[in-house]
Amino acid sequence: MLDLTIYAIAGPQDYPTDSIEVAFEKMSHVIESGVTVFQYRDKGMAFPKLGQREQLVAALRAVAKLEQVTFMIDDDVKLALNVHADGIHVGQSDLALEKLVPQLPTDMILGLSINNLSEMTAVDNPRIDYLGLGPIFPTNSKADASASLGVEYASEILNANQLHLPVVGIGGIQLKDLPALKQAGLNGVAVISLLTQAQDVAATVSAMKESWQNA
Ligand code: TZP
Ligand code: MG
Repeated sequence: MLDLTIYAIAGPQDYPTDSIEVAFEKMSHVIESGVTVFQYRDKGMAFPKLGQREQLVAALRAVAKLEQVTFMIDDDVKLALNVHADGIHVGQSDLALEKLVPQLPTDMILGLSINNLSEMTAVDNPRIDYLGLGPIFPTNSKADASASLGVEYASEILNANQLHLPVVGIGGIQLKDLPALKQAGLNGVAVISLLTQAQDVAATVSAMKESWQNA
């Protein structure tokens, strides 16, 4: 079953001062640190060598398989299919679902981002497995992020979840926010900087799990 509790997202842009080899080591470490989902999100990184991107992602995918971590790809269907990812995540302005869905193997997980109430009420594609809702708080990790929702508006949006899809919150989430986000009805938290910039990734993941369980 899809466990969205600790949903880590990262890509080379989150390790701007590191070589691709070091970025790989750091992303592998995130995957091995107890997260339940890992999403590879690459915002147009220009890799030095042809084929390096797919090699990197295939290697991360292999680590995720060993760790039994659900492996998602942001936005890139071809890449998701090539590395046999568990799923693909798309935003509102990415490839339209009517075009995307026919390309997906039936067992591939499909996630969709929503950013407001009208996008929640518009969710009707039966192929969608979960939603990402945000940004809940202001974030520095997404250049084109829309205005932050706040927990109160996020709960209002969750009340309009007519398909009862699992929903993961995203955007500026810190450890201290987890209890309020769980109480708001979210099924998990998606984070970039909380883990990519953590001094101790495994300790941060453990603290997140503990906070979530006890909330
Ligand atoms: N989508 C909405 S906010 C966001 C994405 C990809 C960035 C989340 O990153 P952080 O560092 O956890 O705020
Ligand atoms: Mg996108």
